[in-house]
Amino acid sequence: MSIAPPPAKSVPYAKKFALALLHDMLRIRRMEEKCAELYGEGKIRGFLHLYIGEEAVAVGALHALKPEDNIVATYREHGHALVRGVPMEAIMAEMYGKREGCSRGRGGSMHLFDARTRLFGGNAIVGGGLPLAVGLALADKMQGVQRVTACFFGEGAMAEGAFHESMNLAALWRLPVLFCCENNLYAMGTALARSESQTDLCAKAASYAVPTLKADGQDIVSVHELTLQAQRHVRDGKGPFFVEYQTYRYRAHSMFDPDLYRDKREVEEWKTRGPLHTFSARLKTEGKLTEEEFLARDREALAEVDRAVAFAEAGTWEPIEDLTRDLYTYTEKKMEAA
Ligand SMILES: Cc1ncc(C[n+]2csc(CCOP(=O)(O)OP(=O)(O)O)c2C)c(N)n1
Ligand SMILES: [Mg+2]
Repeated sequence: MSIAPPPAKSVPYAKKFALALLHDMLRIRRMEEKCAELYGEGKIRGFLHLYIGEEAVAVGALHALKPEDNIVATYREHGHALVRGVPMEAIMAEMYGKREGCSRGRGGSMHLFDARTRLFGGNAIVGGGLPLAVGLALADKMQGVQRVTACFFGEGAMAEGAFHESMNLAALWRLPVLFCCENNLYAMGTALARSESQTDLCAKAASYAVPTLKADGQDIVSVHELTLQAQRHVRDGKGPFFVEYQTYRYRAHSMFDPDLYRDKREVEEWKTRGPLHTFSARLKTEGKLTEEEFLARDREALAEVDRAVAFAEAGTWEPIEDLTRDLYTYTEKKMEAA
């Protein structure tokens, strides 16, 4: 994929909204940089997939949706949870595995969940969120609830049967699902063209008679505007919509990935289009942001991270006697009988 030049159009937002978008991208970036550090210290364990480089997608898309909408995401969902309104403290405590975490410390990084903000996970299974999103949308349609279900997934999920089944049923039943494909070009170490005969992702969605749009995922304005357009179609009862966000992750797939499958020059080239610095540069050029305002937002984000870490550190471990609570396959009786 060739890298598109920066957009010529000016930022179509009032200063306050533009700064809110920038601030949310900074919050994700600073939170995840800290997570990487904490992983190195052994405070966060298990899997950890960072979203660094892709922030414009979650921030731009979620700001185009309504609080009553449903959100379904993948294991790369820290940013989605944060922008959705899950407190950073509850996210960080979940990363630590503490009881004060948003999934009571039982989910960890890949399973952030928060019913209050209608964030229906975090899912470790590639493509696993797609049928869940279709089910949520079906429930809404059957109950006459006006709501969009936005489902985020990587381009790797489009090779799964679950993607095809979900697209088919959502289109057939005209369900209110917004399919949000975060195409960062790689599924772990496999480039799209090495695993897919059809690399035009919108063409795949269109084969299910679902309308599509392709957004520049490094440009928050493109993400926000196209998502607004797409969600309007879904909200108006016209059935599902598919948006491909072309983006790039700057870090390895997970903390275990030595990142040997891509050329370092490719990574550096994509970094020149980083969503944070390109957006802030545009705002500065247009007189909507000063360096001091940028630094103030950054300081706020860093302070929020400090508070979140302190909260997680002070959190509690689940007592041993609670370990079998909520497990539905285990009972003393069955074990004895076996
Ligand atoms: C059903 C299933 N198969 C394989 C895996 C192992 N796996 C974890 S992440 C991943 C790559 C997915 O890539 P993509 O959907 O593009 O998302 P990204 O990580 O790029 O955000 C794979 C194959 C899994 N978790 N679930
Ligand atoms: Mg991918």
